Amino acid sequence: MSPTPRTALTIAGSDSGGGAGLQADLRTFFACGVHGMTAVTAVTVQNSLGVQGFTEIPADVVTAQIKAVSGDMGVDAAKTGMLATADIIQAVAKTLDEVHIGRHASIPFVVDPVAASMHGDALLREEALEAIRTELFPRATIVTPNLDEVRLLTGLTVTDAESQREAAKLLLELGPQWVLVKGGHMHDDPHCVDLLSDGAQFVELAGVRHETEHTHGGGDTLASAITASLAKGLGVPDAVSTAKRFIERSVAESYPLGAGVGPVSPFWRLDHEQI
Ligand code: PXL
Repeated sequence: MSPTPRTALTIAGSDSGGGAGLQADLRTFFACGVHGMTAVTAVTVQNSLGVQGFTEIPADVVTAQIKAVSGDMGVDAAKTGMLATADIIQAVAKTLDEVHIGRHASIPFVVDPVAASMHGDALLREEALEAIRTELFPRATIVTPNLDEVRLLTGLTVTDAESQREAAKLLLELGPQWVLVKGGHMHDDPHCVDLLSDGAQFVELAGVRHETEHTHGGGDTLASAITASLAKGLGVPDAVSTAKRFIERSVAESYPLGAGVGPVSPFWRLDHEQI
């Protein structure tokens, strides 16, 4: 028998291609040594070429999954990815309050405000964006938008360090404790500078940009690595810098799969010789 590891819950959609969504979260949780649990919100039909469609799970089934695992197994940290509809978002917010997950309770909560796949396919019904702002952001320990999501949420187009800081301030007004504005899509910059802020501190986290087209699941992997570190008890700045190192290596070790975009890979963390 082994000691029980820390636990992390992802509330997210399934990617049939296995590289993003809850599959990316589980790969990451596993590689980071925490026990991963899932509340499935939607089932996407997709491969390396894009998302062909999705069906959402009824909101009461999403609620029941969260309650089932939190009541019995316990959740040390949780995250959201694809949430699909306003109904699901409202149900998730209400349930998280009931099970004491979120910035005002004792359990860290990471919100990755997923709106679209990297191919531009919608993963969130249009009317649901407002629910992310009003229902999820005020409950979040940290939110992790990319620059497209920043534009959708604030109307601001980030082009440089100054507008990135402005975006962080606007996002913090929506109520999260911390915001990580990911700069990965500012392609003219050879470095990939993310801005982490709680309103008092503004920390620029520079990383190396790896030249690969195979970055499917990158955002999910970063957010779930942050979640895993928070589940292990790290504070937010340490959790984010640990997760940045984790995603950089996972992007460097991404692999081609299918005719389109291959996934980032957290497998470098595992000792393949052991099995
Ligand atoms: O990477 C964002 C994302 C989240 N969740 C699901 C996805 C994707 C991207 O394709 O398919 C289910």
